[in-house]
Amino acid sequence: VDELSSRLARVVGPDQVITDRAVLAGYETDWTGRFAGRARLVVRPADRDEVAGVLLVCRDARVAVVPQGGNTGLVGGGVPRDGEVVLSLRRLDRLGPVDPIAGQVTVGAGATLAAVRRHAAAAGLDFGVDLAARESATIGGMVNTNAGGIRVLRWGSMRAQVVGAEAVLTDGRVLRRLAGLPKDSTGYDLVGTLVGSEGTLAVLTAVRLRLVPRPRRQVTATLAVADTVAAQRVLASVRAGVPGLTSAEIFYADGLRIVCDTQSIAPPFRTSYTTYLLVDFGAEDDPTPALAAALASRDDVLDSAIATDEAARRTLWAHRDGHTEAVNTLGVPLKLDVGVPAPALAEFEHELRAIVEVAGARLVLFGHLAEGNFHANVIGAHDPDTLTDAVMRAVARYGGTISAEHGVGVAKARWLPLVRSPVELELMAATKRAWDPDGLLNPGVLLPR
Ligand code: LAC
Ligand code: ZN
Repeated sequence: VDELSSRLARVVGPDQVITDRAVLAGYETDWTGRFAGRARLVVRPADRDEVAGVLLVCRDARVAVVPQGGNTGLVGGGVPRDGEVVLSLRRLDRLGPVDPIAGQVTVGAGATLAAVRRHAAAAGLDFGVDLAARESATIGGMVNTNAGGIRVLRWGSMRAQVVGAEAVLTDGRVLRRLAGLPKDSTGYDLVGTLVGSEGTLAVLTAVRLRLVPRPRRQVTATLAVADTVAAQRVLASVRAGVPGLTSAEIFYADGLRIVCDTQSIAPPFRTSYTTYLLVDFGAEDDPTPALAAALASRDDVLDSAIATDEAARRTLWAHRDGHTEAVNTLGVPLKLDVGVPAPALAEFEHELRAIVEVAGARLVLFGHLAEGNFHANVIGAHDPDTLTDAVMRAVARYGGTISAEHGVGVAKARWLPLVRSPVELELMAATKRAWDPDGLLNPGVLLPR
């Protein structure tokens, strides 16, 4: 047992310092298998004070720290690269009481999204963000990436849910703003600075979240359309004509086929179509009649499957939710999470398909239509860097973002200057120095080295 392990063991207890290589493996490799590195060790504190103790020991030993939540990240921001200490926040999973008057709750950074949603539901409320990795993704990780998911068009991304936070600085000082005051006009938004900071500024230990009403009636529809432009037209019409639009997701024939094959489930229609738009609504009154009326007059909706009961809705959602896992069965994918302004989406899609085709690789595309957010999954890219470079440059040309919701991580740090100006990069570097002067937290992530 080395000096660092025994000092950390004094903070968290010997059982919570992991050095066994077989156990470390689960913390060292990301979910897709693309990003992996060696950890010096994994430390699992139980609470904020133990987090502070861990950081003080690591600072004293000059060992870099990689904070990790549910390890569902897709850009290499939560796995070690070069012998860092992995600080797992998973044990900080306390769920505070729901405040029904404010419609808020304080949860530990290690609480999973699914646990928070169940907790809110028990109080008659819901949490605004949802995504496929809900059972493992933690709130702390989701705040750190400003995660989006499948309901951004209704409730916004994580940034819009965070009303307070508690975080520990590398010198052990604690930033604590958990009152969740709906109105507060007292200067710089320090909690907001932590949103999307990818573990580079401080270690988040608790978050106060806004909760949203639970809709009484929900309806999900999968609509077959000719292409992305048609999907956008249909989206515009249901947005205007049907109350409670919550999700608008797009996927295509080849992605659906892989999902259905790998999970042995039936597709939504007997006929195969090129493009599928999944829309989901939640409202006080049943949105189905308005939806039926909006669709009846449209000849660009080639087929439709509508579900109102929970089991049938879940079946339709499985076609969309299953994409990430299904893609992984084809090999280690190159995952490019990008966004472009809605009017440019179809043109960008053509360019993207051409880039991947020229590279002799396979593209499985799906995403969040209302936000112009595509998940480009590329399998069999011989030169991933060149391909990524071409896609990032195309995104920037269309005025888009190189990361819509997965974060920058190590995957895209070198392309950050495409979408952030020199002034912004200087201010970001100054922010990093102010919060983490020793550069201890997540080196190599987010900011170009
Ligand atoms: C999704 C994740 C991968 O949209 O962002 O399924
Ligand atoms: Zn997504």
